[in-house]
Amino acid sequence: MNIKTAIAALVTGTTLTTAAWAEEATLRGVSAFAGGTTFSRAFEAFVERVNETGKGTVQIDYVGGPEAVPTFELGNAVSAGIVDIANNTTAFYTNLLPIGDALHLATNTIQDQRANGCYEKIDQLHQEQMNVKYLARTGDNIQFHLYLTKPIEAPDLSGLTIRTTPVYRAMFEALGATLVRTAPGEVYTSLERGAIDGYGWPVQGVLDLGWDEQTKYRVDPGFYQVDVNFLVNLDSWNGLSDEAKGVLEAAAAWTEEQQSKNIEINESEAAKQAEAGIETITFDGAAAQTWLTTAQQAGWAGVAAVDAALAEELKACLTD
Ligand code: 173
Repeated sequence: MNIKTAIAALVTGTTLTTAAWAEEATLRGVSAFAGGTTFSRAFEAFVERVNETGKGTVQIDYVGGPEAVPTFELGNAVSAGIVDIANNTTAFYTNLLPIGDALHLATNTIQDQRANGCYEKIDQLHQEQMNVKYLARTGDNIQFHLYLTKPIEAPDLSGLTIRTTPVYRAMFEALGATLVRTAPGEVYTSLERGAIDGYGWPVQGVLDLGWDEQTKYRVDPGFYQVDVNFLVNLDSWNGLSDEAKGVLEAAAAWTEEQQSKNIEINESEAAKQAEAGIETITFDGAAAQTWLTTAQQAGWAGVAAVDAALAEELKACLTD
């Protein structure tokens, strides 16, 4: 589906109504991840909370996931105001905010980032470069992994074709992999067809998507940290009453507090993967060192290539 079809699908008669002439504003919301799956869940709970606490002030009409707007189009859609609020990860909107790759290199929490001024900086970048308000970040404490259909013995991915997004690109490339970028919606079929030997994905969500059926190994240790963000079209945001903004900000803070639960969820997901027959390939010693050092060095080198000074500024407030 292209952007025009997305517009046609979304213009359902409900538009943003501002406080100037109506009491209740309605925001159209879309998730980059399939509805009801792991990385839509925090957004769905947020929508429910806003719709409870924002009665008469602000409501969110949750339109759906990639069937409403294709994954890699959602950044453009929220930037243009076709969507008012999006649940999206920086890896899916690198075209609009190239420096966004820094976000998944964070080692601290969103609470730390709000306290040390990083949140404001990142909000400003989102506002200036893509016309959206950076309302919330979810995914703290969730790391990414490489999943495979065949085993490896060392941190060397040469000869393997791996599904990627910008999250893993620099690291997997440095380790010699051949890369194919796909939206999450295409991973299952690519595995089934044997078009890929593995994929990057967080520790959570594999079973949810049914990918365990096609996955033999998870490589440990994990690296980086998930960022799944709530973005509000800036014109829609500016058109809201202070009260409506307050409802959204309070619900965002509530959502961010919930992220500490991810530590426990990670453990139960890893256990469920093992039960589903996914074996763990664990690098330790020098191999682990290579794996993690490559992740960090390649990741930050990619961000520095976008803007070296800004990369330094972000590294200072995103890492402990
Ligand atoms: O692998 C991906 O699609 C990806 O980049 C991502 C980012 C955040 C959460 C889940 C997946």
